[in-house]
Amino acid sequence: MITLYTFGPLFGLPDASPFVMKGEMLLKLAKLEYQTSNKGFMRAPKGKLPYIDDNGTIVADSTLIRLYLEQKYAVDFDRNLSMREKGTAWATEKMLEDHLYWVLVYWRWMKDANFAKGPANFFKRAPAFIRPLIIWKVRGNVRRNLHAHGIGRHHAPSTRCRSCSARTNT
Ligand SMILES: N[C@@H](CCC(=O)N[C@@H](CS)C(=O)NCC(=O)O)C(=O)O
Repeated sequence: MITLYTFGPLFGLPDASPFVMKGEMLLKLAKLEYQTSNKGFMRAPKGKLPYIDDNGTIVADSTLIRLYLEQKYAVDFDRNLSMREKGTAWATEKMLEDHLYWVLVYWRWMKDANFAKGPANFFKRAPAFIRPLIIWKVRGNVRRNLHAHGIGRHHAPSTRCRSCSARTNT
């Protein structure tokens, strides 16, 4: 049986990670039997989730999982698409995963109010006395990743909401 390694449900979603939700959706669409485990992050081969263990074959990264399922189980997720539509789908997918995703990470992790409502929950199981240190370290890593990607080097535009005039970048 395939095991999909996940973070687990959060924020009323099947998982806090869009890539994990994509991985689970692929397994559902392929109609394959699978189980999930939220105990795999420390052993993640690329330091990220999702990855799968298919009876000993480890595949990390949602897109590589997709390619693996297509090859191993003869699934064609794009079977009803024309070549042109496949190209559009691929370009859209990569734009969402490699660009919009980092915007989401910025708003989720770098804005204190959003962080308190969201990712702060990831650290609830850490012992209280070292929690602030762990949070400081992990947020620092996220800030560095945003900088390395490039999107973290920009300033969020300071605009006002048309209906209430509140600033929208706070
Ligand atoms: N390209 C990867 C991206 C996966 C990814 O970015 N996962 C994030 C969660 S959304 C992660 O595990 N981050 C942990 C970390 O960077 O330490 C995929 O498609 O699976």
